[in-house]
Amino acid sequence: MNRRNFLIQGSTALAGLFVAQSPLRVYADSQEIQKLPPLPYAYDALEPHIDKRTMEIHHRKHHQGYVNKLNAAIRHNHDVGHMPLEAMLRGIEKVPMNVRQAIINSGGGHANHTLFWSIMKPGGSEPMGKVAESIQLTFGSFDAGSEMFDKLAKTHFGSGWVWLVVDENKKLQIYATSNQDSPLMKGHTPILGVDVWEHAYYLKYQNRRADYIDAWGKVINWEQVNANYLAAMK
Ligand code: MN3
Repeated sequence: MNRRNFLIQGSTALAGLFVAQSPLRVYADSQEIQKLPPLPYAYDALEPHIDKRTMEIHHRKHHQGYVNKLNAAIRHNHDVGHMPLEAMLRGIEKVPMNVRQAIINSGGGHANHTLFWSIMKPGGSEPMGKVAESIQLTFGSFDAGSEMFDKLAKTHFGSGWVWLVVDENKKLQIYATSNQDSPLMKGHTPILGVDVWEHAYYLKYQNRRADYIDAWGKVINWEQVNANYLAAMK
């Protein structure tokens, strides 16, 4: 047994001991296993494109809600309770059936929103780096890739997301998923995504999803998308 294995097994044993001795603390309602990450900018920082009120409700209520429901689902499940979120979603076929759908919905919601906040920034940015080159090579031109993404985002039926992912062959793909289904469950790594649930835009844009998608395009953090791309290609 190498040192790393010893540490993992040691910490699992400790966790078991802790559960046995302190059930009240472990099962308390206030226990947080997964946590809501803070926004990397102020709630009003994406104005006028994405309004402050939408950002507050989206982050504090919707995203927090996914985190709470995920914690409620995994709290009593020691098979998955201590796994990193990404590992849970990538290994979703091995997750016990009694918590699988909760992890698809709430774990997906947590992962999707965590990425979403990080790929936006005040003032937006110009497409750059290897990811811009790769979009050009994959879809014929940067504009062709961009149009494909926008069209899907503007026409996807019902709630969901549109993604730019690195697939299992290290190729870029653009596609939509419904509800909170994460590309991680297909073995893909999402590097850019847009939330097309009505809660992402209804307060400011009402039924005008296309206006929201155009506005969102003005706050993309391409530096982060490029960093995500480089990490996924390793
Ligand atoms: Mn959302």
